[in-house]
Amino acid sequence: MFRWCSYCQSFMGESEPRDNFTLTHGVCAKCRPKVRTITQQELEGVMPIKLFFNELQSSILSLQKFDKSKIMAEANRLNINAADLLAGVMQPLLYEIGKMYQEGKIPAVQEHKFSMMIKELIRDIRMELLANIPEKQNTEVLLACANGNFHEFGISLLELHLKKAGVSVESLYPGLPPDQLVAYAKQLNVKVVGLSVSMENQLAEVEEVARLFNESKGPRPYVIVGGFVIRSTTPPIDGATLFSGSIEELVRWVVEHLKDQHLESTAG
Ligand code: B12
Repeated sequence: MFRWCSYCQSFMGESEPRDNFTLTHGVCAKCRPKVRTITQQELEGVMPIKLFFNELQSSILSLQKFDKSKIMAEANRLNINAADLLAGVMQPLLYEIGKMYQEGKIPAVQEHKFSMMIKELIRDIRMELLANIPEKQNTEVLLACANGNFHEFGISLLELHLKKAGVSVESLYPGLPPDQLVAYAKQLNVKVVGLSVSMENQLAEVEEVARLFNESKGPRPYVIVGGFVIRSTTPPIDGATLFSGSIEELVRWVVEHLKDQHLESTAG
C-alpha cells in the first residue's frame, strides 16, 4: 500500500501488502510529535489525495485524454510535491494500469498514452528538482534496465531520488548486452550497478551480468537488482543483492555502500 501523511500530505513510502496498490493514511515522523491521539483529521486528511487518485483511475478506465498541466495544477492545489506525485500517485496508478490491461479492461493504446504522459512528467520534474544540484565529476552509480527491459520509469524514479540525495548517477535504457554493460561499468569505475527487471525472462540477463563481474579481474561494483519481478519472491543470484525495499531504503543502502572500499572480483 502507498502511505500518505494525513497532516502534511507528504508521501511516506510503501507498506505491506506490497501487491495492494491503493493509497492509505498515516502520520509522518515530522507530524508525529504534534499528534497526540488519532483524530478525524488522520482519517480524513488523505481523502482528497485518494479522490485525486480515483479520478485519475476512472479517467484511464473511461479512455479519456490525459491533461498533464491539469494534473500538475491539481497536485499543486492538494499540496503534493513533484517527487511525491510520481512515487505515491503515478507509481500505484501504473501498477493499476498493468492490472486493468491484463484483465482486458483497457486497450494497450491507453497504457501507451498514459506512459507517454508519465515520460513527459518525469522530464519536467527532473528539470525542476535537479536544477540546483551540482553535477559531480565521477559517476558513483550506474542504473540500467536489464537487457531487453523497456520499462524505464523505475530507474528514472530512483535516479531522481538518488540525485536529490547528492549521489552522482548515470542511467541507461534500454539495457545493454551483459558484456558491454560490465565493460562500461568498469570503465566508469562505479561503486554500484543497479539493474531493473520487469519480467521473469530478464533475470537470466542479470545473472549473466553478475557472473561476468564475478569472473572479471580487479575492482568490481556492488550489483543490486530491483523491479517489478523482484517485488515478489525471486531465487538468489550469486554476486548480486536482490532489493525489494522502498525508494528511501534504497537511497540509504546506496549512500552507506558508497562509503565502502571498492569490492574485488572473486577472480582476483
Ligand atoms: C508502463 C508499462 C509499460 C510501458 C513502459 C514504458 C516505459 N517507457 O517505461 C510499455 C508500454 C513500453 C510496456 C511494454 C511491455 N510491457 Co509493460 N508495463 C507497464 C506497467 C503498466 C507500468 C510499469 C511502471 O512503469 N511502473 C512504475 C515503476 C515506477 O515501478 P517499477 O518499475 O516497479 O519500479 C519501482 C520498483 O520496482 C523499484 N525498482 C525498479 N527498478 C529497480 C532497480 C533497482 C536496482 C532497484 C533497487 C529497485 C528498482 O523501484 C521503483 C520505485 O519504487 C507495468 C505494470 C506493473 N505492474 O508494473 C506493465 C508490465 C511490467 N508490463 C508487462 C508486459 C507483459 C509488457 C510487454 C511484454 C507487453 C507487450 N506484450 O508488448 C512489453 C514488454 C516490453 C519489454 N521488453 O520490456 C507485464 C509484465 C508481466 C511479467 N512479469 O511478465 C506488466 C507487469 C503488466 C501486466 N500486469 O501484465 N509496458
